[in-house]
Amino acid sequence: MNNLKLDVDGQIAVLQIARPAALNALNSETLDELNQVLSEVEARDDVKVLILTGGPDKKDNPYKSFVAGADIKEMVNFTAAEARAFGMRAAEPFFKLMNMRQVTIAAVNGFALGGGCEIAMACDIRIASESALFGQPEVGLGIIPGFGGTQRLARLVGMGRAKELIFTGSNIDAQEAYRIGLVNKVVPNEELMDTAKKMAGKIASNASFAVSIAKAAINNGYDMDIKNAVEYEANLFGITCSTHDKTEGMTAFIEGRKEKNFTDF
Ligand code: DAK
Repeated sequence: MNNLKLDVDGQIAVLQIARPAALNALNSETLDELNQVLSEVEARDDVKVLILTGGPDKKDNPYKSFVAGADIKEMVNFTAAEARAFGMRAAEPFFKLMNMRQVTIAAVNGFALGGGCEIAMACDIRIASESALFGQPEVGLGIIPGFGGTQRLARLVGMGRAKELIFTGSNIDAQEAYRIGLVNKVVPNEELMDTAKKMAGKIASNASFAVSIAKAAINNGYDMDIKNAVEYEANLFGITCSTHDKTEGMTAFIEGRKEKNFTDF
């Protein structure tokens, strides 16, 4: 891979988008690599949580940029057909982040602009370093957010705030992103990766199959009417009741045992 670095430690994978010359902007090659690596990670039973972050910039500053958007230098001469193909290239890895059985955490370590904010929003959870900056500046470039930003931002922060951010193209800092619900947590820069790994470890210590079923219940139920969504939840609940992990988790509770041997995934 030319633009990504994958590092697996135990049950946690850290995937770095590493294009230091372009502040980790997403070009076609990076999107293709991302698609490939996410398929590989999803197939691994040993990996329970994926942390997505940005690599350091040219001066080796790890807190400069998460992802500074889609690659403007690649997009500038796009025809309509090429733009469509670029969008389709991104759709697959973005949906993988959203729907893969592992939990995905974006550790946002700097600029999260345009496609950078959008890829963070495709993850399940966002943790920001205190110097992170978020925004959807597309209308200033004559385009609109096209990696799901008009849809995911409104779902996360509500229509009014999404419209303000997208129509003004203004950036917001990490505290403001936290205040409006765009990120789950803000931490000092140097605590970012430890915080993300600690949360990932806590998630991985639970029954991973149950966590992945809960993820599917939340994602798929969100767009259903409440009656069908609750029925869907009941069906998924039934599935978790047929697992070894359910017997193990409940038996451990009854026996007063802290250690649990979860094996399903
Ligand atoms: N694309 C390409 N190169 C970028 C880049 C980007 N998005 N952002 C930064 N770079 C490059 C700069 O050109 C510069 O390259 P050199 O000049 O050194 O060769 C290098 O990274 C360092 O950047 P700066 O020198 O500008 O660094 P500063 O600290 O001064 O400024 C900045 C950092 C992040 C404020 C600034 O670089 C900036 O404003 N960057 C652009 C941010 C932006 O507008 N992002 C949104 C892009 S639009 C689509 C779906 C989605 C999209 C597109 C299509 N379809 C469905 C087809 C998404 C669109 C977007 O994301």
